[in-house]
Amino acid sequence: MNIEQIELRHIRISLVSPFETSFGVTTDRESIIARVIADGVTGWGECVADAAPGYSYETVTTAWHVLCDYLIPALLGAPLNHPRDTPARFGFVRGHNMAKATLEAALWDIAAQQAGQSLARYIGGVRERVPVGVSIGIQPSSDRLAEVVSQYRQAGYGRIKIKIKPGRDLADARAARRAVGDTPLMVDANSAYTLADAPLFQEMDELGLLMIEQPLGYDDIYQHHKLQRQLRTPICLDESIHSADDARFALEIGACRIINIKQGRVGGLTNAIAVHDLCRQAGAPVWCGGMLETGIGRALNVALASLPGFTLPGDLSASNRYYQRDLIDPPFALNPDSTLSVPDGPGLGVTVLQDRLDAVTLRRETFRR
Ligand code: NPG
Repeated sequence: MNIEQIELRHIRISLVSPFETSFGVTTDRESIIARVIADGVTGWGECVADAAPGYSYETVTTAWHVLCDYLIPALLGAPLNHPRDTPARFGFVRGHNMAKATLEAALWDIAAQQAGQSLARYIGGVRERVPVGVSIGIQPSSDRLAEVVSQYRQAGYGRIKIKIKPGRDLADARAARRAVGDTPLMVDANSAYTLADAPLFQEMDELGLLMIEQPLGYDDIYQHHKLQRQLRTPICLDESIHSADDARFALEIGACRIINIKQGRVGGLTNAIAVHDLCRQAGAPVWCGGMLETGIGRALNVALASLPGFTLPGDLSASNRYYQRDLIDPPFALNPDSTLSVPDGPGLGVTVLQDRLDAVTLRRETFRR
């Protein structure tokens, strides 16, 4: 692949409703959209780093810096054989997985187009529709949460995830369970607890949750195994898994039974596929996490989630759950069986709407070979 041009845009786009987690409230999603041209073919990638370092140390500003000053020069400096060679090319930069994943995403889009295939098929996807759920932020009260949960249930989401934080946990989880009946329900703590909270999670065992996501430290694996030993409910790790090695360690010591795969968190699609393959061999189910992506990032996630090991519903909701005007056509719509259809056109299989992208762009920079 001869990479000719890379354009970065810093965008800001309003969410349809504020999204509260244990690490903060998001009303507008900021991110970086990369447009890469190689061999005359255009590919798109979305950086999942947030404006603030709440979920991860990476931010839009750190990603912009690392992309402009290190990753883009490294990519423009010499041709690349295949997108799967990107992690090695970027190996001289420590960490900054979300920045790295941005460019790799666009390269996969290009490579799949060159092969005349959808990205899903190109990476070995086996599903035409992927099972999905909705992730619901912390609401003003448990009663309000129950209402919101019911609305999403009625909209057709067959798996509900609620965010929890200290003081807003057990009562919220019980209210959500009452509201959904026996619909699969899970909680996500985003690292807000310590091992001293084990009794709280033991009480949650009574609610028959699908899983408890990242209850303890964002960089912890070890303490999670002590918690998992005390619970019937499977723990799922998100924040603390940055590579296939992390996943192997976590599964081997019994720190979790399920892994959330986010391509941005693990440094790109190549590493995400490696985590998937490892978990599949280990017999651990995985699902595709979401980070409030626009349709550009969602299209990549949906392709990833079409791999055979993604047996649990992902945080991949319809476009209208996030944005009034998504940046792509067609927007993602929820099927009646709580799935999203995997685009079957070449590459990502969606069209980026240039006027909408322009309308949300705060700054732009172009790099040429
Ligand atoms: O559906 O995209 C979605 C949101 C899913 O809850 C979700 N994402 O902790 O995984 C998370 C959370 C998140 C959102 C994390 C934005 C970081 C940024």
